[in-house]
Amino acid sequence: MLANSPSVKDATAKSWVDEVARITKPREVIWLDGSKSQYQELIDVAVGMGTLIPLNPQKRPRSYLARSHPRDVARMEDRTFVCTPTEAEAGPNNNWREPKSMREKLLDVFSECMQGRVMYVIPFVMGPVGSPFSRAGLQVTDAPYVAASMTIMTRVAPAAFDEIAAKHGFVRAWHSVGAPLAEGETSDSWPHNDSVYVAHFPQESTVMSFGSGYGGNALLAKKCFALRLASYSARAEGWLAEHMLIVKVTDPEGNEHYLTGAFPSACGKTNLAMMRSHLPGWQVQTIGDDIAWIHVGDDGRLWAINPESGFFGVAPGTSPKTNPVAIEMLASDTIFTNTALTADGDVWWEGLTDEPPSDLIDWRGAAWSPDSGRPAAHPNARFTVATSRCSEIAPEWNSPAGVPISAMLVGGRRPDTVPLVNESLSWEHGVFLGASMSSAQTAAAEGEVGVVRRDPFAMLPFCGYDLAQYWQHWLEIPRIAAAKTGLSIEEVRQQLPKIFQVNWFQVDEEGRFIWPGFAENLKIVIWALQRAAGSASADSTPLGLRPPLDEASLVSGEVSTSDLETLLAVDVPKWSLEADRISEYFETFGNEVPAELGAQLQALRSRLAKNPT
Ligand code: SAT
Ligand code: MN
Repeated sequence: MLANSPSVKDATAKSWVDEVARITKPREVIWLDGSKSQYQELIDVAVGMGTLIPLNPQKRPRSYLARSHPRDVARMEDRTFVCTPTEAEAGPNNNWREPKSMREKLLDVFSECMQGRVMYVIPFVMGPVGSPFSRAGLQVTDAPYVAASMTIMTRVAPAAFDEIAAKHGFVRAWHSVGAPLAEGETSDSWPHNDSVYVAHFPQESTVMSFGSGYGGNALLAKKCFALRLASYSARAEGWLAEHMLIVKVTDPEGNEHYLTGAFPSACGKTNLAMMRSHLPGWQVQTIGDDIAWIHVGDDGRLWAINPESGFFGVAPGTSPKTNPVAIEMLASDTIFTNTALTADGDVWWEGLTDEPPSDLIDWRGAAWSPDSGRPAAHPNARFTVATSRCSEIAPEWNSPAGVPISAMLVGGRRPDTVPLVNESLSWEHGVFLGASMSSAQTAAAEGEVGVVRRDPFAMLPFCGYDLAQYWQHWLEIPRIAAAKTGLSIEEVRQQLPKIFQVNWFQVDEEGRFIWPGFAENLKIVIWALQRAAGSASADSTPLGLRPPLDEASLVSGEVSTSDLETLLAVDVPKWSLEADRISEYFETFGNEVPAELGAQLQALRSRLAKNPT
């Protein structure tokens, strides 16, 4: 390996790494270069520790299973902190801590925490190399599993790191599992510490994460950098860092369209991002499945890049039926975490096949059978795989300019009330739809599954500052675009994407989903893109605009005309209650809530009052 021979030239980066090593006291420091051979060495170390179990190479070449500690299985929102100078800046949506005392606390916690372990130093780039929108980061970690996962999820590229760090500086990401080893002591297979901290210091572009080795708590480029810290910088710099997938849709005439979608964790973003078109002439390709960095272009349009270079997707529910593209992608070169293991050395999870194979070992390593009364895979079991493994990746995913967005979806998981699709009446109304988004909680974070919570733009756990100020920032976008381009606000409005509220998850009295979802969602995507292009018709409702009820393209197969009516219906009494709930929610942000959103709520109430059905 490249022990002690850093290829990063940035002097600030080197002295920061020296400082971290002085505090954490690892037995060795190894700089990563992103090479295949080094990735393999990380894997071999993790296999040696028992963190990774090699899968049967005949079944799944170069793939591994990790079993986490049973208490380290998801993001821990109550241990996630935002340390801005004032509490007001972090807002009621974040756990605020005073930066100076929190930094001291964490320096204390990190003191000698890497003893007996190797510290890996990861110089990485978020976004296409050479893009003016890309940013650099340096993560240290004492977990080879985390170092290998970061190699998949980001562009580990020392030279590009130097270039970007020179222009924009870099994010400092401290990570430790918090399990120092005494002389001669061997490591647990999933070292961790019960006292977890995931602390963000937006003003210092720093994250300090301690105790957890799982997902968003440990792969600091993802939620910590690309969303929490980036959203904070984006406000100051006039762009948007969003929890959004990006897809490309090519129509039968060969026109290319790009769309983003904000959905909470584990609400089908990866499936939507990898939809396979079953409609003649239409093609869908993936640009990103989780995060979009969006800038105003010189033409006044919004241009998006995917800052990541891999997928960290939820395994349960992924099947040849729900996401055939992902199933092919996972055939090799994948790290699985907390899935079940089959007798022949392959992985399995709920939903992969109708019947579970016999002789399964569950995610904790215990024998499992269908009468065990518990799932074989953890509900938040994940796969980590490179973007390059996705057969449907659009070549533009690596384009420095990004892709121009013509429509944005905002959606949650609601069993009722929210219709299948609702088109906003203006940019401001679209921001209101995003700001009032809500969803039933999933297993992606700790907390009670199923409880409906407000999750504005799916950013509740990821916005690095007060959400009300974040809504204000969204409302500023037309002005930012006008100032940047010299266009009038009215001209800019013509260029901005149209925003659509969607809900794939309505259920009937028996609790069955009414909309088939998955590949069928393409029909809604197409309607949205055609609306954006001005080529589809729509009807008014008290909520906004919807496809005509006799829209033939939406009625087919499993969906009858009466189903479509149910899916698109506006239940006025339920919506009056919903308006009250939105109002109560906005009130939790006090005076910070933009007046425009109050006006949008008022307008919704008066439209409802005119349609008392
Ligand atoms: O663990 S992550 O935060 O990366 C996954 C998610 O919640 O979307
Ligand atoms: Mn996510």
